[in-house]
Amino acid sequence: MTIISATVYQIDIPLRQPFTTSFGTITTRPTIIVKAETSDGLIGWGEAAPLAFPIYKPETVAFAMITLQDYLAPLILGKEFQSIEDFNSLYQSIKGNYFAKTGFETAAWMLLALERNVSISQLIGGTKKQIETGISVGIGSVSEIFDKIETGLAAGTKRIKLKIRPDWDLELVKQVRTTFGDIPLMVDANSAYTLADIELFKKLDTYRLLMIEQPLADDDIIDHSVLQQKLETPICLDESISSVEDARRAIYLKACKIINIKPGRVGGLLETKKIHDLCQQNNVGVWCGGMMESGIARAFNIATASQTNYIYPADMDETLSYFTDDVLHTGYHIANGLVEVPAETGLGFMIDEEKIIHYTTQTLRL
Ligand code: OSB
Ligand code: MG
Repeated sequence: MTIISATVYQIDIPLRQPFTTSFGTITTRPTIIVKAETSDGLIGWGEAAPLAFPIYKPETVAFAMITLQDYLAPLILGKEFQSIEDFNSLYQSIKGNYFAKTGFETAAWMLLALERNVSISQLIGGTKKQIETGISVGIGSVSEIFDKIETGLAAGTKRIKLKIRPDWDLELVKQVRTTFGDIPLMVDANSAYTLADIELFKKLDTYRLLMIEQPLADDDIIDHSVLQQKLETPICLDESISSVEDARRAIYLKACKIINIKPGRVGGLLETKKIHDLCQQNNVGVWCGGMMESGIARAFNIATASQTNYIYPADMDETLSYFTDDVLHTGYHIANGLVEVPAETGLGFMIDEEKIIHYTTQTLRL
Protein backbone atom coordinates (compact mmCIF):
# COMPACT_ATOMS: atom_id res chain seq x y z
CA MET A 1 0.00 0.00 0.00
CA THR A 2 1.00 3.63 -0.42
CA ILE A 3 0.21 6.64 1.77
CA ILE A 4 -0.50 9.48 -0.64
CA SER A 5 -1.42 12.26 1.78
CA ALA A 6 -1.57 13.05 5.47
CA THR A 7 -3.18 15.63 7.73
CA VAL A 8 -1.39 16.40 10.97
CA TYR A 9 -3.39 18.01 13.77
CA GLN A 10 -1.73 19.56 16.79
CA ILE A 11 -4.45 19.40 19.43
CA ASP A 12 -4.66 20.85 22.91
CA ILE A 13 -7.27 19.29 25.21
CA PRO A 14 -7.29 20.99 28.64
CA LEU A 15 -5.81 18.95 31.48
CA ARG A 16 -8.02 18.44 34.52
CA GLN A 17 -5.12 19.34 36.76
CA PRO A 18 -1.36 19.96 36.44
CA PHE A 19 0.92 16.90 36.62
CA THR A 20 4.17 17.19 38.59
CA THR A 21 7.19 14.93 38.38
CA SER A 22 10.88 15.44 39.21
CA PHE A 23 11.31 17.02 35.73
CA GLY A 24 8.73 19.75 36.49
CA THR A 25 5.04 20.52 36.29
CA ILE A 26 3.05 20.29 33.06
CA THR A 27 -0.06 22.45 32.90
CA THR A 28 -0.90 21.81 29.24
CA ARG A 29 -0.43 18.63 27.26
CA PRO A 30 -0.65 19.33 23.53
CA THR A 31 -0.28 16.23 21.35
CA ILE A 32 -0.19 15.44 17.63
CA ILE A 33 -2.72 13.34 15.71
CA VAL A 34 -1.76 11.98 12.28
CA LYS A 35 -4.36 11.02 9.68
CA ALA A 36 -2.85 9.10 6.75
CA GLU A 37 -4.69 8.25 3.53
CA THR A 38 -3.69 5.54 1.07
CA SER A 39 -4.12 5.35 -2.67
CA ASP A 40 -6.88 2.75 -2.03
CA GLY A 41 -8.80 5.21 0.14
CA LEU A 42 -7.98 3.59 3.50
CA ILE A 43 -7.52 5.94 6.46
CA GLY A 44 -5.07 5.24 9.27
CA TRP A 45 -4.78 7.25 12.46
CA GLY A 46 -1.68 7.64 14.60
CA GLU A 47 -0.33 9.83 17.38
CA ALA A 48 3.00 11.52 18.10
CA ALA A 49 3.05 12.46 21.78
CA PRO A 50 6.23 14.13 23.04
CA LEU A 51 5.72 16.72 25.78
CA ALA A 52 5.58 20.45 24.94
CA PHE A 53 8.96 21.05 26.62
CA PRO A 54 12.19 18.99 26.38
CA ILE A 55 12.03 17.88 30.02
CA TYR A 56 11.31 14.15 29.71
CA LYS A 57 13.22 13.48 26.46
CA PRO A 58 14.77 16.05 24.08
CA GLU A 59 11.86 15.93 21.60
CA THR A 60 9.05 18.49 21.82
CA VAL A 61 5.67 18.93 20.14
CA ALA A 62 6.92 21.90 18.11
CA PHE A 63 9.94 20.03 16.77
CA ALA A 64 7.92 16.88 16.10
CA MET A 65 5.61 18.97 13.87
CA ILE A 66 8.64 20.12 11.85
CA THR A 67 10.05 16.59 11.73
CA LEU A 68 6.77 15.13 10.48
CA GLN A 69 6.49 17.77 7.78
CA ASP A 70 10.06 18.39 6.63
CA TYR A 71 11.91 15.14 7.29
CA LEU A 72 9.47 12.21 7.49
CA ALA A 73 6.66 13.07 5.07
CA PRO A 74 9.00 13.39 2.03
CA LEU A 75 10.40 9.90 2.72
CA ILE A 76 6.99 8.29 3.33
CA LEU A 77 4.42 9.88 1.02
CA GLY A 78 4.02 8.13 -2.30
CA LYS A 79 6.26 5.20 -1.25
CA GLU A 80 4.93 1.66 -1.49
CA PHE A 81 5.23 -0.66 1.55
CA GLN A 82 4.03 -4.24 2.08
CA SER A 83 4.87 -4.73 5.74
CA ILE A 84 5.65 -2.69 8.83
CA GLU A 85 9.34 -3.59 8.40
CA ASP A 86 9.20 -2.06 4.89
CA PHE A 87 7.51 1.01 6.29
CA ASN A 88 10.14 1.55 9.01
CA SER A 89 12.93 1.17 6.47
CA LEU A 90 11.58 4.12 4.42
CA TYR A 91 12.96 6.54 7.02
CA GLN A 92 15.80 4.57 8.59
CA SER A 93 18.20 7.37 7.63
CA ILE A 94 16.52 9.70 10.14
CA LYS A 95 18.14 9.57 13.56
CA GLY A 96 16.24 9.85 16.84
CA ASN A 97 12.94 11.76 16.66
CA TYR A 98 11.17 8.69 18.04
CA PHE A 99 7.93 10.39 18.99
CA ALA A 100 7.52 11.99 15.55
CA LYS A 101 8.23 8.65 13.84
CA THR A 102 5.59 7.03 16.03
CA GLY A 103 2.95 9.38 14.59
CA PHE A 104 3.35 7.88 11.11
CA GLU A 105 4.32 4.42 12.31
CA THR A 106 1.17 3.87 14.35
CA ALA A 107 -0.96 5.10 11.43
CA ALA A 108 0.81 2.50 9.25
CA TRP A 109 -0.05 -0.27 11.77
CA MET A 110 -3.68 0.74 11.59
CA LEU A 111 -3.61 0.73 7.78
CA LEU A 112 -1.99 -2.72 7.65
CA ALA A 113 -4.53 -4.02 10.18
CA LEU A 114 -7.40 -2.68 8.05
CA GLU A 115 -5.92 -4.16 4.88
CA ARG A 116 -5.46 -7.58 6.46
CA ASN A 117 -8.74 -7.51 8.35
CA VAL A 118 -7.18 -8.03 11.79
CA SER A 119 -6.83 -6.04 15.02
CA ILE A 120 -3.58 -4.25 15.91
CA SER A 121 -3.14 -6.74 18.75
CA GLN A 122 -3.41 -9.67 16.32
CA LEU A 123 -1.03 -7.98 13.90
CA ILE A 124 1.64 -7.55 16.57
CA GLY A 125 1.19 -11.11 17.84
CA GLY A 126 -0.59 -10.20 21.07
CA THR A 127 -2.00 -13.06 23.13
CA LYS A 128 -3.74 -11.32 26.02
CA LYS A 129 -7.48 -10.64 25.87
CA GLN A 130 -7.28 -8.13 28.68
CA ILE A 131 -4.46 -6.24 30.30
CA GLU A 132 -3.75 -5.18 33.86
CA THR A 133 -3.44 -1.49 34.60
CA GLY A 134 -1.93 0.70 37.30
CA ILE A 135 -1.95 4.43 38.04
CA SER A 136 0.83 7.01 38.13
CA VAL A 137 0.45 9.48 41.02
CA GLY A 138 2.17 12.84 40.51
CA ILE A 139 3.94 14.89 43.15
CA GLY A 140 1.55 16.92 45.31
CA SER A 141 0.45 17.26 48.92
CA VAL A 142 0.19 14.12 51.05
CA SER A 143 -3.60 14.46 51.18
CA GLU A 144 -3.87 14.75 47.36
CA ILE A 145 -1.67 11.69 46.94
CA PHE A 146 -3.56 9.68 49.57
CA ASP A 147 -6.87 10.59 47.88
CA LYS A 148 -5.58 9.33 44.53
CA ILE A 149 -4.30 6.12 46.07
CA GLU A 150 -7.62 5.52 47.85
CA THR A 151 -9.62 6.18 44.68
CA GLY A 152 -7.31 3.93 42.67
CA LEU A 153 -7.47 1.07 45.16
CA ALA A 154 -11.26 1.35 45.40
CA ALA A 155 -11.45 1.10 41.59
CA GLY A 156 -9.31 -2.05 41.68
CA THR A 157 -6.05 -0.69 40.25
CA LYS A 158 -3.37 -3.37 40.04
CA ARG A 159 -0.51 -1.17 41.28
CA ILE A 160 0.33 2.34 42.38
CA LYS A 161 3.30 4.30 41.04
CA LEU A 162 4.50 7.28 43.07
CA LYS A 163 6.53 10.01 41.43
CA ILE A 164 9.53 10.92 43.59
CA ARG A 165 12.27 13.55 43.61
CA PRO A 166 15.07 14.37 46.06
CA ASP A 167 12.91 16.39 48.48
CA TRP A 168 9.98 13.98 48.17
CA ASP A 169 10.90 10.34 48.46
CA LEU A 170 11.63 8.28 51.57
CA GLU A 171 9.20 10.03 53.89
CA LEU A 172 6.43 9.70 51.30
CA VAL A 173 7.03 5.99 50.74
CA LYS A 174 7.16 5.44 54.51
CA GLN A 175 3.84 7.23 55.04
CA VAL A 176 2.17 5.36 52.18
CA ARG A 177 3.36 1.99 53.56
CA THR A 178 2.22 2.92 57.07
CA THR A 179 -1.23 3.99 55.87
CA PHE A 180 -1.94 1.53 53.05
CA GLY A 181 0.14 -1.49 54.10
CA ASP A 182 1.36 -4.03 51.59
CA ILE A 183 -0.23 -2.60 48.39
CA PRO A 184 1.59 -3.18 45.06
CA LEU A 185 3.76 -0.05 45.10
CA MET A 186 6.59 1.35 42.98
CA VAL A 187 8.33 4.71 42.50
CA ASP A 188 9.43 6.68 39.41
CA ALA A 189 12.27 9.21 39.81
CA ASN A 190 12.46 10.42 36.18
CA SER A 191 16.28 10.64 36.35
CA ALA A 192 16.42 12.88 39.44
CA TYR A 193 19.29 11.13 41.28
CA THR A 194 22.95 10.16 40.95
CA LEU A 195 25.10 7.41 42.46
CA ALA A 196 25.88 9.85 45.29
CA ASP A 197 22.34 9.06 46.53
CA ILE A 198 23.15 5.41 47.20
CA GLU A 199 22.23 5.65 50.90
CA LEU A 200 18.73 6.80 49.98
CA PHE A 201 18.30 3.88 47.59
CA LYS A 202 19.48 1.42 50.24
CA LYS A 203 16.77 2.76 52.54
CA LEU A 204 14.13 2.59 49.78
CA ASP A 205 15.31 -0.99 49.23
CA THR A 206 13.72 -2.00 52.56
CA TYR A 207 10.17 -0.95 51.51
CA ARG A 208 9.32 -3.95 49.29
CA LEU A 209 8.80 -1.80 46.20
CA LEU A 210 7.91 -3.67 43.00
CA MET A 211 10.56 -1.63 41.21
CA ILE A 212 12.35 1.74 41.12
CA GLU A 213 11.80 3.38 37.73
CA GLN A 214 14.53 5.47 36.08
CA PRO A 215 16.48 6.56 39.17
CA LEU A 216 19.51 7.97 37.29
CA ALA A 217 20.35 9.93 34.14
CA ASP A 218 18.61 8.91 30.93
CA ASP A 219 21.92 8.53 29.07
CA ASP A 220 23.70 6.54 31.78
CA ILE A 221 23.27 2.78 31.63
CA ILE A 222 26.60 2.17 33.39
CA ASP A 223 25.64 3.91 36.63
CA HIS A 224 22.31 2.08 36.61
CA SER A 225 24.28 -1.16 36.42
CA VAL A 226 26.41 -0.13 39.40
CA LEU A 227 23.28 0.78 41.36
CA GLN A 228 21.37 -2.40 40.44
CA GLN A 229 24.19 -4.58 41.80
CA LYS A 230 23.76 -2.89 45.19
CA LEU A 231 19.97 -3.22 45.39
CA GLU A 232 17.49 -6.04 45.87
CA THR A 233 14.64 -3.96 44.37
CA PRO A 234 14.53 -4.29 40.58
CA ILE A 235 15.47 -1.17 38.62
CA CYS A 236 13.10 -0.45 35.72
CA LEU A 237 14.41 1.70 32.87
CA ASP A 238 12.15 4.18 31.07
CA GLU A 239 13.96 7.23 29.57
CA SER A 240 17.20 5.23 29.08
CA ILE A 241 15.67 2.89 26.49
CA SER A 242 15.01 4.40 23.06
CA SER A 243 15.63 1.27 20.97
CA VAL A 244 16.19 -2.47 21.03
CA GLU A 245 19.94 -1.66 20.92
CA ASP A 246 19.63 0.34 24.14
CA ALA A 247 17.74 -2.60 25.65
CA ARG A 248 20.46 -5.03 24.56
CA ARG A 249 23.16 -2.91 26.19
CA ALA A 250 21.15 -2.47 29.40
CA ILE A 251 20.53 -6.21 29.67
CA TYR A 252 24.18 -7.01 28.91
CA LEU A 253 25.35 -4.64 31.66
CA LYS A 254 22.62 -5.84 34.08
CA ALA A 255 21.51 -2.23 34.41
CA CYS A 256 17.88 -3.20 35.08
CA LYS A 257 15.62 -6.18 35.70
CA ILE A 258 12.52 -4.64 34.12
CA ILE A 259 11.87 -2.34 31.15
CA ASN A 260 9.01 0.12 30.74
CA ILE A 261 8.20 0.16 27.01
CA LYS A 262 6.44 3.20 25.55
CA PRO A 263 5.71 3.06 21.83
CA GLY A 264 6.29 6.81 21.46
CA ARG A 265 9.67 6.75 23.17
CA VAL A 266 11.06 4.01 20.92
CA GLY A 267 9.68 5.06 17.52
CA GLY A 268 6.59 2.89 17.32
CA LEU A 269 5.15 -0.58 17.66
CA LEU A 270 7.71 -2.51 15.60
CA GLU A 271 10.45 -1.43 18.02
CA THR A 272 8.25 -2.32 21.02
CA LYS A 273 7.94 -5.82 19.56
CA LYS A 274 11.71 -6.13 19.14
CA ILE A 275 12.33 -4.96 22.71
CA HIS A 276 9.59 -7.25 24.00
CA ASP A 277 11.09 -10.28 22.22
CA LEU A 278 14.64 -9.52 23.40
CA CYS A 279 13.50 -9.07 26.99
CA GLN A 280 11.52 -12.30 26.85
CA GLN A 281 14.60 -14.23 25.70
CA ASN A 282 16.56 -12.73 28.60
CA ASN A 283 13.96 -13.13 31.36
CA VAL A 284 13.48 -9.39 31.71
CA GLY A 285 9.82 -8.57 32.34
CA VAL A 286 8.27 -5.56 30.62
CA TRP A 287 5.23 -3.31 30.96
CA CYS A 288 3.69 -0.57 28.88
CA GLY A 289 4.26 3.00 30.06
CA GLY A 290 2.17 6.02 29.11
CA MET A 291 2.69 9.67 28.21
CA MET A 292 -0.77 10.92 29.19
CA GLU A 293 -1.64 10.71 25.52
CA SER A 294 -5.03 10.92 23.82
CA GLY A 295 -7.14 7.80 23.43
CA ILE A 296 -5.58 7.14 20.01
CA ALA A 297 -2.07 6.53 21.39
CA ARG A 298 -3.60 4.69 24.34
CA ALA A 299 -5.32 2.30 21.89
CA PHE A 300 -1.90 1.43 20.46
CA ASN A 301 -0.53 1.05 24.00
CA ILE A 302 -3.28 -1.48 24.75
CA ALA A 303 -2.41 -3.48 21.62
CA THR A 304 1.29 -3.38 22.53
CA ALA A 305 0.59 -4.51 26.08
CA SER A 306 -1.31 -7.56 24.80
CA GLN A 307 2.03 -9.23 23.98
CA THR A 308 2.90 -12.16 26.25
CA ASN A 309 5.88 -10.78 28.18
CA TYR A 310 4.02 -7.68 29.45
CA ILE A 311 3.93 -9.23 32.91
CA TYR A 312 3.51 -6.02 34.98
CA PRO A 313 0.52 -3.64 34.92
CA ALA A 314 0.55 -0.83 32.34
CA ASP A 315 0.48 2.89 33.27
CA MET A 316 -3.06 3.32 32.05
CA ASP A 317 -5.82 5.21 33.77
CA GLU A 318 -8.77 6.41 31.68
CA THR A 319 -7.97 9.42 29.48
CA LEU A 320 -10.77 11.39 31.16
CA SER A 321 -8.93 11.11 34.47
CA TYR A 322 -6.33 13.60 33.16
CA PHE A 323 -7.96 15.24 30.07
CA THR A 324 -11.31 17.04 30.17
CA ASP A 325 -12.25 15.34 26.89
CA ASP A 326 -10.97 12.78 24.39
CA VAL A 327 -10.93 12.23 20.62
CA LEU A 328 -12.50 8.75 20.59
CA HIS A 329 -16.29 8.39 20.35
CA THR A 330 -16.18 5.74 23.05
CA GLY A 331 -12.81 5.21 24.66
CA TYR A 332 -11.51 2.18 26.49
CA HIS A 333 -12.95 1.47 29.89
CA ILE A 334 -11.11 0.19 32.94
CA ALA A 335 -13.04 -2.14 35.25
CA ASN A 336 -11.40 -3.64 38.32
CA GLY A 337 -8.01 -2.53 36.95
CA LEU A 338 -8.49 -4.41 33.66
CA VAL A 339 -8.90 -3.20 30.06
CA GLU A 340 -10.29 -5.40 27.30
CA VAL A 341 -8.06 -5.69 24.23
CA PRO A 342 -10.26 -4.88 21.22
CA ALA A 343 -10.68 -7.72 18.73
CA GLU A 344 -12.24 -5.60 15.98
CA THR A 345 -10.42 -4.94 12.72
CA GLY A 346 -8.13 -1.91 12.84
CA LEU A 347 -7.78 0.30 15.91
CA GLY A 348 -10.89 -1.05 17.63
CA PHE A 349 -12.14 2.41 18.59
CA MET A 350 -14.06 5.03 16.59
CA ILE A 351 -12.26 8.33 16.06
CA ASP A 352 -14.23 11.54 16.58
CA GLU A 353 -12.73 13.78 13.90
CA GLU A 354 -14.98 16.69 14.85
CA LYS A 355 -13.50 16.64 18.33
CA ILE A 356 -10.01 16.54 16.85
CA ILE A 357 -10.78 19.59 14.73
CA HIS A 358 -12.39 21.31 17.72
CA TYR A 359 -9.19 20.99 19.79
CA THR A 360 -6.79 21.68 16.91
CA THR A 361 -4.38 24.61 17.29
CA GLN A 362 -2.34 23.94 14.15
CA THR A 363 -2.88 21.82 11.01
CA LEU A 364 -0.38 20.54 8.46
CA ARG A 365 -1.62 19.21 5.13
CA LEU A 366 1.04 16.96 3.68
O1 OSB B 1 7.84 8.88 33.37
O2 OSB B 1 6.32 7.47 33.03
C1 OSB B 1 6.70 8.65 33.01
C2 OSB B 1 3.80 10.96 32.03
C3 OSB B 1 4.45 11.83 31.18
C4 OSB B 1 5.81 11.67 30.96
C5 OSB B 1 6.51 10.65 31.60
C6 OSB B 1 5.87 9.77 32.45
C7 OSB B 1 4.48 9.95 32.68
C8 OSB B 1 3.72 9.14 33.61
C9 OSB B 1 2.22 9.03 33.38
O3 OSB B 1 4.18 8.60 34.58
C10 OSB B 1 1.86 7.72 32.84
C11 OSB B 1 0.49 7.73 32.19
O4 OSB B 1 0.40 8.05 30.99
O5 OSB B 1 -0.49 7.38 32.86
MG1 MG C 1 8.72 6.94 33.86
